[in-house]
Amino acid sequence: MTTMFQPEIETMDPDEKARLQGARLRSLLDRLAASESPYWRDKLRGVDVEKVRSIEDIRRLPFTWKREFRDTYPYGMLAVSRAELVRVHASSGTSGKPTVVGYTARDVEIFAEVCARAVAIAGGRPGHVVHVAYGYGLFTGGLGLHYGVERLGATAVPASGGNPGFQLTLMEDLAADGLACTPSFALLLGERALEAGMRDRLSVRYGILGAEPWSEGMRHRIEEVWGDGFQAVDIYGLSEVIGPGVAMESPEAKGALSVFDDHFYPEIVDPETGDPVPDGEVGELVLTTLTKEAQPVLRYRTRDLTRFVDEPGADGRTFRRIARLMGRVDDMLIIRGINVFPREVETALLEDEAIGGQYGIIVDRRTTLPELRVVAELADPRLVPHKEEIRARVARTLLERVRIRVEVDLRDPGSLPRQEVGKARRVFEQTGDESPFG
Ligand code: DLL
Repeated sequence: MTTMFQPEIETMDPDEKARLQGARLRSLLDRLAASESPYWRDKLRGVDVEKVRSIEDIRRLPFTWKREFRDTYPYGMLAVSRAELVRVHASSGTSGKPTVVGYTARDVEIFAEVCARAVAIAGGRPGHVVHVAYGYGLFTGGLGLHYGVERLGATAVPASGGNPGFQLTLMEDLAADGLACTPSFALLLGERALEAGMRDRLSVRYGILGAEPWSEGMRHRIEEVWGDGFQAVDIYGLSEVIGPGVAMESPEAKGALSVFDDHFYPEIVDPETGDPVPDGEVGELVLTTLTKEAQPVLRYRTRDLTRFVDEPGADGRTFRRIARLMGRVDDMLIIRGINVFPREVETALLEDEAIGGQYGIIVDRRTTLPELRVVAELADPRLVPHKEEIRARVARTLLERVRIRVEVDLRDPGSLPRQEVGKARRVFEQTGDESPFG
């Protein structure tokens, strides 16, 4: 059993938690109502703060959308004066200006606290060495986990992204116990460790993996490549809310993540109408920051899809749980009238043991109706003579699961390019004759 960083909060009685959430929501609203910022005046127009008495009353509040970050760039959403910021982070948008988020000293403390909780849930404890290979810089991943590891009382190795060979040497020499990085980078490091014959000299036992969607099949590949007893667990978060440390999966309760709902209150709504979905149904995750000072968000529409999992986890924590993220509303591809999520393709693809973890999805737009092509690697060189048979089998599975015909292009193990920095890009558009994978 992994140890709890804050047992009194992690096992809090749900009624007591609801009272805490209600009180925190009310004090947040009182703070925001007193703010002189035009953004907050506008946001709370028509909201009778006096009527918000319990956490249930959160439904009286308006939603917040990503575009508001752009419209108020860079400081318009602050609920404190600019001088109270001790840090900013930013995430790059698909176009134009990045999304900037500010933190007060107290926000940075809470950020470290929730990340410390997450590291402890994964298996970290004081004295451990945790190798942090998320990017350091404007991205929240590196610094977020870094301060979480320190706060726990463990040793952070601020490796950042890139340079896998050197990272493995460091992990061996410094005897890392834990690894924090994207699932795609964890797979790459594990593959390189195996190739270099050094895997058995590494002492890494858990991976704190997130920042991109990943399937159970990917987890299986990662745990396999790292060897017996390695636990790959899922960490979720987003810059607009804080960064990593919004929700965390425990090795004892895999499949769902505990939302740290003493700080981040979750709702799940229909992405079209904004109405709550019936419990247990998939919808868009909406988050409210109950304690954030600098740049709180009320009912932030994350665009991330998940569902509530209300059976308690075997790890004894009492946080509200969500299923592993299914992808983003905006990632949905429409192929010949059928809605397809890239993670569904990954799930179906990696169900086949013959397929390795490196792959790409190509939306071929050379014809009027787009076609889907999947480029993937065989898991093992010994499978090369059976390529055609495997290809046909995988195409059949994709047709059954994803309900559309997908062209499957299988390559030899290790032949596809690997990304060493940032979030793995999985979906590529093809408009000319040049294929993104040659
Ligand atoms: O990715 C924060 C983070 C860093 C999370 C390190 C976990 C580990 P952003 O760059 O703002 O922040 O991207 C947030 O990434 O809305 C999701 O769409 C996606 N995402 C993050 N974690 C997961 C996950 C960080 N575990 C966006 N599973 C989110 C699926 C994830 N998607």
